[in-house]
Amino acid sequence: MNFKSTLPYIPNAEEAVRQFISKYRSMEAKSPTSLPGIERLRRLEVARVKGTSGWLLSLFRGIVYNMPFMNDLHPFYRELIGIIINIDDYKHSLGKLINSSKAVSSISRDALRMIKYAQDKDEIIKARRMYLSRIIDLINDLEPELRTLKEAAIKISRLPSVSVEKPTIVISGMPNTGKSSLVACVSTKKPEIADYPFTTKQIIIGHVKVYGMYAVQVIDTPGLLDRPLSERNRIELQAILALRHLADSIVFMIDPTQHSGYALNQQLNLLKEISQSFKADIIAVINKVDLATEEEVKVVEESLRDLGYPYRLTSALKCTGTRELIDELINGPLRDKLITYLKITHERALGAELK
Ligand SMILES: Nc1nc2c(ncn2[C@@H]2O[C@H](COP(=O)(O)OP(=O)(O)O)[C@@H](O)[C@H]2O)c(=O)[nH]1
Ligand SMILES: [Mg+2]
Repeated sequence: MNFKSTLPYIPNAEEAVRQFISKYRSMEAKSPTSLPGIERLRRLEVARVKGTSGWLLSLFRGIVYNMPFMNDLHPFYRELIGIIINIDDYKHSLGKLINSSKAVSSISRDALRMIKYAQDKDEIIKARRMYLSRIIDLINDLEPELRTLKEAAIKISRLPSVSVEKPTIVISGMPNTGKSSLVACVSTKKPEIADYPFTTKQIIIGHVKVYGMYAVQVIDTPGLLDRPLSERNRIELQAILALRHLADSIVFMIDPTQHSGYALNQQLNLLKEISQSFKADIIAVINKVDLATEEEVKVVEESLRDLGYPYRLTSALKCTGTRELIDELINGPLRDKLITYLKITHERALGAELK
């Protein structure tokens, strides 16, 4: 995910002023000592103004160009970032930084003109004072914007690294129905755990090998997609809904036995809610078939048939029926995105080889 790896370091105003002043002080005269005093001072001040304003401009530009541009972001990340930062403040702060860049250029032009036409050393010193105080005021004036951007960069850097290009299966179902076990069965390398951008919730990303590549991801969200949406606060709801933009398929796990502690109708109610909130295809999974009685399985099958949900049988304890489930999704709802993904990764690999 590119926008996280290029996040810039953002100083606060005090830090930026300190760096600016030390930059200014550290620039020494490089002109021949034979020049008369005023000309040496003039050259030194020109070099200092040019050097320090160039430094400040590249600091501002580095921030503006390397912070994510909201309109370019995948909607999954845009929605998640919308939870953790105030997008209007963020855009305003970047806008102010752009305007400040223009102001820096104009202050430095004024200073250079004054230095160029200065008649004596005092006038040069006056130009220096004017330049330093205007730039320092300008940086101090950016205090709230730099703070906003710094906080945003820190929060954005903590977002989970989820691929928005890979075909994605999102797993839902009440607690203890076997979601984590399913991810463990189908993930061919260790699932990654990442913080979801609020409270203590995390998301688990399993990686499934397809044609020799980790080309499909399976996402489990403990504490999020395992409870009725009506019990969710606004932020949790928004975080759940961000997954809409990612999910190509939803697997809904059902425990037909009494072991999970949730009655069948509770589980079916959540299934209905989830299928209404997501646009992706949903497939129900009757899990724990190693444990369930034939009668228990039959009751669930009949209900799912009545409600019109397709379903499969698995034992996530023994990993039976689990890879078959994934293969079916790969040949069904994930197919188009998978082909595109394999194509772009293949092209990228070829491109890297040709370099
Ligand atoms: N017998 C049996 N137990 C299972 C199966 N799948 C999960 N379990 C058990 O059910 C419990 C909850 O499973 P887990 O994967 O943590 O459920 P989650 O809360 O939905 O993530 C664990 O003790 C699992 O070992 C299954 O297919 N058969
Ligand atoms: Mg779990």
